[in-house]
Amino acid sequence: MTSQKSKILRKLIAEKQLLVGVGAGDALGAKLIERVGFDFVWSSSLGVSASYGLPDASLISMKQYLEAARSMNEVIDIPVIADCDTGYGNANNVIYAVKLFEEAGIAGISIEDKKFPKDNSLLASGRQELAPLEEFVGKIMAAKDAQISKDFVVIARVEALIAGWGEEEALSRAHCYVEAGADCILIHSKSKAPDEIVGFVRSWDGQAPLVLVPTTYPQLTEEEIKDLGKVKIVIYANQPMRAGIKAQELLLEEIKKAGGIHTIEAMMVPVSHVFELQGVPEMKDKEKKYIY
Ligand code: SPV
Ligand code: MG
Repeated sequence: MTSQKSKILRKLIAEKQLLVGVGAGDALGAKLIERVGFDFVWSSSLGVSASYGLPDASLISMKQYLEAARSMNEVIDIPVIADCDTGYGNANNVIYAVKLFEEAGIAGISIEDKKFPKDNSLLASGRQELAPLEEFVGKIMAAKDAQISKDFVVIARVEALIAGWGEEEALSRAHCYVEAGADCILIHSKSKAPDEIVGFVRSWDGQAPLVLVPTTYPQLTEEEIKDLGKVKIVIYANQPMRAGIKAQELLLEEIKKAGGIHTIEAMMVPVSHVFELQGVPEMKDKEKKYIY
């Protein structure tokens, strides 16, 4: 089990031009993503911390992120890539995180080169402090040495563009992380136009494929990303969560306004759909077989 999902992820990386994954904060969200046919689930630190109603600022513990990713992985067949923030501390914390996430069957992790505790990358007022280069290189080396299966994927996430250090710094850091053993480079940008990321991709001549998270530059389509070459993975990190919040807020306001639940049926799925998502039909089949 442990190595199966990372094997599946490696096979997808080898065979597909572009892997498309979507972010989830819990297992139900992961199931929805799998059913539509995406390649993998991104266990999002924004999504998981939001599920606790808390900021994405290294507040909840590594074990809470681990349990969220594990619960997603347990109910889907596609791989989970876990967003492990900064690795929860120094290289010692990274080593422990790799052990636990890999044992939980998570196919790969992403760690980012910011200082712990981090702030969410898209937060306008966020503290976007980069870790010293050597410190993060040590974390990548530690992660690669700690993994048991050769297939486990370690993504190094470069936050230099987010922190305003520019393309040159981002490129040179990315090269160092590949040298340290990173399997992929996630280059993050909060620019409202794709130009910054397109510039980086065009300049990239490193050995590892790139990962993009186009939250703030949604104009960039998968076809355009494919045409750029060099990008192997795209992550839609938070769109289902944001849609869910909007739908729930509208529904709650309508209940309050209408003074009852008599006007909202068309805004919801039937309860039978919830049962189906929970795997009740499969459970009932097993009951027929095993419960007398
Ligand atoms: C996440 O989904 O938690 C991410 C992407 O890390 S971002 O929110 O853009 O930092
Ligand atoms: Mg995150």
